[in-house]
Amino acid sequence: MPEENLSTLWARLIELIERLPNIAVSSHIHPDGDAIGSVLAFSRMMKDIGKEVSCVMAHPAGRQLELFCKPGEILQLGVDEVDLAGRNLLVMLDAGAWNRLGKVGDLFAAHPATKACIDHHPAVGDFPGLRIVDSSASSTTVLLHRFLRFLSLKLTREIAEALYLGLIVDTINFHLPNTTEEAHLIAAECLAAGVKPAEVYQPVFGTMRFARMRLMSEAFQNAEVLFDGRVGFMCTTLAMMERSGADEDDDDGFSDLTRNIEGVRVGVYLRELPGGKVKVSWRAKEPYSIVEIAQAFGGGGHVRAAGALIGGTLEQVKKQVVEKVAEHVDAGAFD
Ligand SMILES: [Mn+2]
Repeated sequence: MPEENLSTLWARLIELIERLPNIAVSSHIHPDGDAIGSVLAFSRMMKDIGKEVSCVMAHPAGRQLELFCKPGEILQLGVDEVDLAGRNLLVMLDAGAWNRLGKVGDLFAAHPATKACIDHHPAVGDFPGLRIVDSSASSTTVLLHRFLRFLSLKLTREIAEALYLGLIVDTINFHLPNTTEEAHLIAAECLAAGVKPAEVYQPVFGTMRFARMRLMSEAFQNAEVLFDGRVGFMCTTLAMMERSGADEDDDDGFSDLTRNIEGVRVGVYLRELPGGKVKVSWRAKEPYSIVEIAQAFGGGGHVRAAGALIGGTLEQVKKQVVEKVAEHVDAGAFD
């Protein structure tokens, strides 16, 4: 988005905030570090300029991210007492559509207040209010840093920590291709404001539930590479989940692990689900594409990260997936 265009939008947002200073803010369900960081940063900025603001989420921050929230700073709908009656400005962060907010989205959509949205995902559909989107930003907190500069607000340590949290989570500690020069410059400002990188990194990336480690160790035992080492496979079963005491989030990121094997071009991760279904995730290294394979099973996703939900036992589904991958290998897709 061109710079001058964005300035106009920030000016319109300030005008809204000045006119409608009773604000509620939310972000997407299953909140990640950018969702929580954005909500915290925005609300702390608003409090610093004397506005009334409450943060309302459909889901809690989760065990690692709640460390960044002060007690009562984020309310959970259905758990805490939430009253949006007097709010006149509703702000959606790091999400582009009401349904991304879960039950909070229903409340916001039906509310008569003015709406605003700040996001770095490509905009889809219409939004009934002021929409500020820049998909070139590493994280939504990058956009909030620009807003802070536009407001000439002081970057306090509390705001900096929230901005930095969003940055490291969405760039995975500054290594994804979305890591921009701006992201590093903001990080430097955050450090100057007092953020200690290890204190943010440790709970987010440096801590593992023991149940996850046990699940990982079982999954690693069945990891294999096929097709001359080009395709990696790994799976978890319901029995493994049960034995390790893992919950449904404990296999987060397993799909990336098979792709990371040296020489592997495509990683496949299969997770057995209750009810005779298997969730299959494909991951490809550049320049390979696997979305066509996921689509062949009724799934979808991106060029290098896709998934599908397939009916059958783990053995049946794995056989089908291996056969489909074999067709692509034979066609030279992963040479
Ligand atoms: Mn984000």
